Amino acid sequence: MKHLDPSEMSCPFAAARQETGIGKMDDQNDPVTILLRLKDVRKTAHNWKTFQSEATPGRIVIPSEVNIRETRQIPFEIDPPRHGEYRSLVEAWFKRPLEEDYTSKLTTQIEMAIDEALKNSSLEAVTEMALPIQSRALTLLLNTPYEEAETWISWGTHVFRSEGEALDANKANVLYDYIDRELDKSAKNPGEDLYSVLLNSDFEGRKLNKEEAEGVMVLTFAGGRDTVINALTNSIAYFAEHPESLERIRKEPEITGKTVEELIRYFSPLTQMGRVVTEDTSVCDEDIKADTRVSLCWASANRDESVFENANEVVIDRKINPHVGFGFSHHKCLGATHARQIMKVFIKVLSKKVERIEILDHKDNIEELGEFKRKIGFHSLKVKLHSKLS
Ligand code: EMZ
Repeated sequence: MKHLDPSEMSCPFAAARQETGIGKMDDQNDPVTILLRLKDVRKTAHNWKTFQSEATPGRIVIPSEVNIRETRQIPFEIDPPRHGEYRSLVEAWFKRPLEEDYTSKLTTQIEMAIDEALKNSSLEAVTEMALPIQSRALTLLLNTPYEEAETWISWGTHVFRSEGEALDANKANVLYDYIDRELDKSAKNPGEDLYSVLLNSDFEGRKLNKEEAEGVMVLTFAGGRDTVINALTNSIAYFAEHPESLERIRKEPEITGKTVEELIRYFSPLTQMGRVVTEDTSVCDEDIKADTRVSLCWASANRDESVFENANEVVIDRKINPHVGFGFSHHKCLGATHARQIMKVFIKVLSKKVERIEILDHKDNIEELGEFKRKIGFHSLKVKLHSKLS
């Protein structure tokens, strides 16, 4: 096998994407037909009538979470037109990361994290950098006290999975109990946080109920966790191996927005998302039966060589970049504004304060997807940050 640098992420889907456009994987006896081309992924994402999200809760996620949760995540596991009604309740809230005050608090948090890291002779970037940054930034999105992040940090990188990738119902229950308690607190004593905002929302002529609020909160905690952590850790590895890119951003900070999009395309922090087929259909000449699953493989679509020039390279100022790293169509990522701001601020602060990054050790996190194996990030990434001043 070709030796890969730690930051290099090859695309395991390339041959299948070119040959047939589809891949197959089993997942807990509920097989998945994986759609690999950008055009098919987009078309299928649009067609919610045939490819639904509102199936048994957890079934559109791969690996399926049907055995570990019953709560429907909202708006993610709801189809139009109700999907839009739920989404409109929270859309403005999830755009707050664009506000100046939010960005300035986020900048302070990230500056503190990087200053702290610069004091250490080495650190493990997943648990000592990416996880705390993600968790502390989440206090801004939820508008809860900064100290709450300590509890979330103690849960580790994934709320539904333990080390070794097994789905873990006990771990999921910790999150459910926590959200339950917080919703009760906000019901008794409403404040300015997301829990209170949800419980106070009007939906179809009534107040949103606790179960629905829980559905939004679980998604907020789970959806942006390992994804953001992987995006940050992969960025650290990338800049460690490409100091020239860090230098370029130092000189031309105005390209940072493009760099964020390109890194999201290249890393594709969420490999795929499923849909349940409602009627017999076919994609890429493949017959697909009702009540089976397909997946929209963002990671493969983002390397589609018929769309992206030099698809397997990071071009930090890529001009035309119609990537689907945040999904596509009505279900595109609700947390994308927040995630983009975290990445943007992180890269800017890194370029200002850090001269170079040294990788001391790393352990890759590889997803097993049937015939495909895909690197999604790191189990651990030990690095040393060298200050610009030293
Ligand atoms: C689900 C999913 C949402 C799922 C946008 O992705 O993220 C996964 O990490 C969770 O396990 O439950 O929230």
